[in-house]
Amino acid sequence: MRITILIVLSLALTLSGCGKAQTTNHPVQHSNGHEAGSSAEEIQAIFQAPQAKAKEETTVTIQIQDSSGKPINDFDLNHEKKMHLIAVSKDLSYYKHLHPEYKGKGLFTVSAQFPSGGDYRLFADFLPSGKEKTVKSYTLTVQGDPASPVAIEPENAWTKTVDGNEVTLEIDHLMAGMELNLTYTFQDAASKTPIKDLQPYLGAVGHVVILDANADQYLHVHPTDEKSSGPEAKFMTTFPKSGVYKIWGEFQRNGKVFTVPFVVKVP
Ligand SMILES: [Cu+2]
Repeated sequence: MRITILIVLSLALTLSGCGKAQTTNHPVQHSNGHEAGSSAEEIQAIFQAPQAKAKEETTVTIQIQDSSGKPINDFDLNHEKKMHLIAVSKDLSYYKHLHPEYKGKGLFTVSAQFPSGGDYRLFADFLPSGKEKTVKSYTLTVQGDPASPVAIEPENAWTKTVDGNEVTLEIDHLMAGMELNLTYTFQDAASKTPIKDLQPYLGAVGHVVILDANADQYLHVHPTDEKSSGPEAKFMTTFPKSGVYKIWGEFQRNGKVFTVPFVVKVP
């Protein structure tokens, strides 16, 4: 009898421990309009974009402060910028990578224009001096007519042509919870010759941003060989769990940044 009770008790403890770990891993919505992740509970980001309207210039401000409301003043450059801001529509069909300007006293601002009404997810990626790289997210509701949602369908083909660049993505042993390689190969779409003149973009051959289909899990991946200029760009990452993810690769050639999206289903 005593053994049975013990087993039931330890099972309950295991289950509650498990549930707790899961909730702290996800961004927590606070009532005062900001969200805090588990990685840096003491850092807060307050996003504001009052009266954001579709197709109109909108100023987005992000105030970075500690838990007592005191501004955090110093930020290190992370890939040439103090803050990277990723904005996506809820269906992930719209993607924008912005660099808010630092105004001092923890305040960042950026001008943005959203193509249609509806909810957007914003991810601010920054590095407070002496602290860890921090990502804070926020859901912004933009007024205006919503676009019809685009279904997130995993790709059948892994080659796409963007701005005259034919880009192939190869992922080895696709599975969750394990480190894997993402290899992009580039060739000129017109001449079919390998591209060897990719230019550094924000200090590296490319940048990869990955979001899960719910725009909840955010991964910002940097190349394993930042100095490459093509025809290959290699990245290493881990998908936290199985599911559908969208992967945006950003590269630069002939002075122009181009973004290549792929949707992948991680078993
Ligand atoms: Cu950036």
